[in-house]
Amino acid sequence: MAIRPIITAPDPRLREVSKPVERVDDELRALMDDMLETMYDAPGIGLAAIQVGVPLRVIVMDLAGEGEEPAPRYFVNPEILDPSDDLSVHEEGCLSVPEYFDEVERPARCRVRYLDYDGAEQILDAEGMLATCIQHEMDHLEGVLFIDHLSRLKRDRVLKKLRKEKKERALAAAE
Ligand code: GNR
Ligand code: NI
Repeated sequence: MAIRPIITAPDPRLREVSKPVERVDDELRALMDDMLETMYDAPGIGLAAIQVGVPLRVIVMDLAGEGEEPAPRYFVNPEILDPSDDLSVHEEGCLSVPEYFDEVERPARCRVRYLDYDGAEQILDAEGMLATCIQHEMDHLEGVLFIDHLSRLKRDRVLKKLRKEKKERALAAAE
């Protein structure tokens, strides 16, 4: 297992639409293992493959609280079925949009169909933080970031700050 670097906005790769996985094999499981380790190290509660530069429809997640047993979840080729009409608001953050948090409104519940770590089809009914997190990760598979759900003013402000920080880091590294 290995920790892989996490891509941050405004990297154009985060705008790619990820491709369906053809086979859940050992190579894919190695990617999922690396993603989980990268996510725990960050730390975060979810990670989409494109965040480590791999444009495949793969998500890992663990919503266990501190001091609880780890509860890793793996979603391959996930599809959202029956999003609820009622919405809920949660504060979100993103490892690819560091140090910014804001509230996003999304369907409160959804059903997800996906392949698990072994390639078996699963259906999961999600609500609360699980539903929010799955939808946040599904957005990544479509090249969408949570800041895209905010006002243009907020989004542009965040992206401008991240662009500036990247430039400063590049200058510092060149010295
Ligand atoms: O670690 C993360 N926390 C989080 C909090 C609220 C809603 C979504 C998330 S996912 C995020 C990790 C990440 O960027 N996943 O793509
Ligand atoms: Ni994210």
